[in-house]
Amino acid sequence: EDLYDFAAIQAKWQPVWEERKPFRTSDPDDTRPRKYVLDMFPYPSGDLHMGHAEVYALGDIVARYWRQQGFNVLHPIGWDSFGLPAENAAIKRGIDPRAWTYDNIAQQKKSMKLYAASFDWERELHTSDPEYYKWNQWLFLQLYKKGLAYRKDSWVNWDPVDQTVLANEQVLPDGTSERSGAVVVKKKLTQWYFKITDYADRLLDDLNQLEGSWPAKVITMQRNWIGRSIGADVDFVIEGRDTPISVFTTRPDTLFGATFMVVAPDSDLGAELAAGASPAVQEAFQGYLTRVQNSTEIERQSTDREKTGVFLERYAINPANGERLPIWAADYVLADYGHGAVMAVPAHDQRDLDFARAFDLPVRVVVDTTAPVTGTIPVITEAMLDGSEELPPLDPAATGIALTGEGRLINSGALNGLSKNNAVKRMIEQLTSDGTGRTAKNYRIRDWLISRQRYWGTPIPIIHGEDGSEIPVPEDQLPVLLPSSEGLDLTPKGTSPLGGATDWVNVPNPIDGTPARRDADTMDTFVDSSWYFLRFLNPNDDTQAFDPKEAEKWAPVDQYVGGVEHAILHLLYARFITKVLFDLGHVTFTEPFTSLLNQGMVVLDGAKMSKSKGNLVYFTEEVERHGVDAVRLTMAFAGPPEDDIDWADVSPVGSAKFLARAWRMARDVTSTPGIEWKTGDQALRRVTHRFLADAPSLIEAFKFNVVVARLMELVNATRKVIDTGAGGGDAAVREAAETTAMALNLFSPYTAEDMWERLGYEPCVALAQWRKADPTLLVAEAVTAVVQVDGKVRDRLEVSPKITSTDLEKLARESAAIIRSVGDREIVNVIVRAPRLVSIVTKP
Ligand code: ANZ
Repeated sequence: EDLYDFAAIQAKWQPVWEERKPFRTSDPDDTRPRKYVLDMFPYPSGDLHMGHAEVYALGDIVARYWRQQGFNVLHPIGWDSFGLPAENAAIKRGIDPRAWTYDNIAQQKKSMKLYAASFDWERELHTSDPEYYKWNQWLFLQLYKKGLAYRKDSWVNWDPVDQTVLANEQVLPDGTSERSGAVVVKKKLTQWYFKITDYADRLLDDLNQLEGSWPAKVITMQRNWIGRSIGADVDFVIEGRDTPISVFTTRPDTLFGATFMVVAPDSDLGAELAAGASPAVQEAFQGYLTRVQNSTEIERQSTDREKTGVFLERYAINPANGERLPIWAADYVLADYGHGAVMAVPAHDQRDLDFARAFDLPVRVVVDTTAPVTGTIPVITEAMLDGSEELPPLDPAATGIALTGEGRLINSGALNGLSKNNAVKRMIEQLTSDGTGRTAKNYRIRDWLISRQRYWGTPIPIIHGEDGSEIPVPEDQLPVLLPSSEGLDLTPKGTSPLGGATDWVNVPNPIDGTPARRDADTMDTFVDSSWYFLRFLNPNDDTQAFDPKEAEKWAPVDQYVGGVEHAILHLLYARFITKVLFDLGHVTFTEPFTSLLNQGMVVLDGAKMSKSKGNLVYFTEEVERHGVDAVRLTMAFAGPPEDDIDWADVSPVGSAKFLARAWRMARDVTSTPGIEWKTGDQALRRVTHRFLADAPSLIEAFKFNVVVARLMELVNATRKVIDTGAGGGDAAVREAAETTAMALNLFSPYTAEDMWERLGYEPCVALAQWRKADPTLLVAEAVTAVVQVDGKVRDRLEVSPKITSTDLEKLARESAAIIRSVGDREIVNVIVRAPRLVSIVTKP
């Protein structure tokens, strides 16, 4: 009875909450303001891990906080339950991916309930249920109708281990697969794409709206991913070719410095130009192409890579000066950026310079980077002349350093003397009027490749006619059910296992009844998570994906919480789909997540936890050892949420001790509810009310650790009054204990509920409203008054904020420091601004 026993407390309250459903959000007549707090839903691979323990602790603080602030809060949870790991595990163990997935969900759900995140479980959803993925298919059809879903042959990122296609976003910077770790190669396949590039500008521009409420890092990553560059397309006439070749350049000012042209070897253009060359060149080109296809995009773009290429024996004419430029094929030019061809300006572009030096091609400087751009500011400084600062490199061919800085144009006809920016403008004007160029924009972002040759995903709702036609499955025939995996060979081989489901794949053409085949690919699971936040609004509605009226009420999500590993892909896709739904008139907002909190990672001894490193800390073990509340409190107390938590540096034992201390404090309260607060210990009341006043803005700024620290102070102050002051019957002790229980609800709900009961209340403390601080108790007990003598600060006095001017002046004149400082000079004037300032003026 009198010992803090977390296991008993957990066992006592979990069934009570289960029965009372305090976190259900459904009353349609509720007139309170609303908040939608969403934690990224888990992928059910095995039981919960420490990363989950962190995100669901942090998200829950926010949800519980808004509830206590009088908001009607929606805080749902579900399972991102389609995907490759289920399929790989299933193959390894010879079991059905569905069985594996739903077993894991059962396990995670049990842990999640024990963990006591305040979810509305009645809205639970599984993306692998037909009731959910039916609407993925619906969404696909809406995009298809709009021309935003299309199929094309293209070079795709191929994971040779998982035998599947990867989105660009799934290829790590070192060129390996995010999933299997294998080196990703290129393969030509017919694939489904979503046309996210149509939305590139909006995805970029709307990031401005999120500034301040999304982490700056995430905004930057999204900007770079979309990667908009502004420049010009320039047309080069090609000898022996009817139509000119356009190149995209961000530096049209350097056109006079172009000394050769380079095309991507793996582009149609490369193949076509090579086909017109001599047999020897054709052969060299073929050999080169094969080599290129076995390297990654990352390798190709890396600047320190040895430059390779083949001269195609073809020539382009520079539209600015009529010069004949040799055309090369080289892999540093990418087939799918711009036009897959560049005008090479080796003097001013490092990659072009490296290439020119490797193949002994001419280098011509056209921007004098030593010439002042504005006014008469000398560019050669004295520091350069005395050797303490390096002279700017002048001859790129000799130094190997391209001149990329500002300067004035030279060797460029009518552009000579202009600054770089003016030359860009002038050149674009000239090209436009000649009809040989125009302003152009390019993006790094590519269309979203959504088809996967795997089993465990949403079937694509398209039927292919014998004549090659594509027939969308009529909406009233959705869902296209995923057939049972029984009898299917799931091992990856580059074609979808669904192709082997003969009865499923062969269907009559819905238009004319002729034999036809279902599309056998499944959708990238990022489609599932691109709109799930809307499905939570009415997860059981079988007539529509989501209810626009509910969306009007709840969406967009007010607070989204999850890992920074989703900074690009998931968030970008969800933003894109939201904009599409907006354009189709299904929602009235264009950004899905108003505010975003990215938590850091839970690491151990500075290293990421992983099975292979053998340094895993298990969720279940930690919870069993320290209790749910202590683990949750540790997550909140560890530091700013965006920082990593090193589990070796934090103390769940310390958290448990604090919780026991708080709990004993409630136990030691001997007064009854309703006691007159005013009669309580004033000093303790000040501590309580200061806490009540400060905690809300700290929570809203995600300074959870500071709130926990302040709560610890409050418990200490209360303990002192119980043990050595007015005792456990004092009203202020009760007030502090009730405040602690209400605040602990944010972090450690079991302990909080138990305290609440001991303090004489019915459950649930989670629904108790945050108390307003009494402003009269917030006035500081002392302020600092500054005393100046002849304008210099000579003393500081701690005084009551209510001190009168007379008293303050008296104190100042009596100060030993002031008496010493004035000495025997005569005081001619004293200005007093109580309670902050006394200014004494003397006559020497
Ligand atoms: C001539 C030039 C001169 C360039 C100069 C740069 C500096 P961002 O900013 O990334 O858009 N480029 C164009 N298409 C390319 C492709 N398919 N593969 C590789 N490189 C390509 O870069 C645009 C610049 O990258 C373009 O401007 C072009 O080189 C090159 F002093 O044109 B520039």
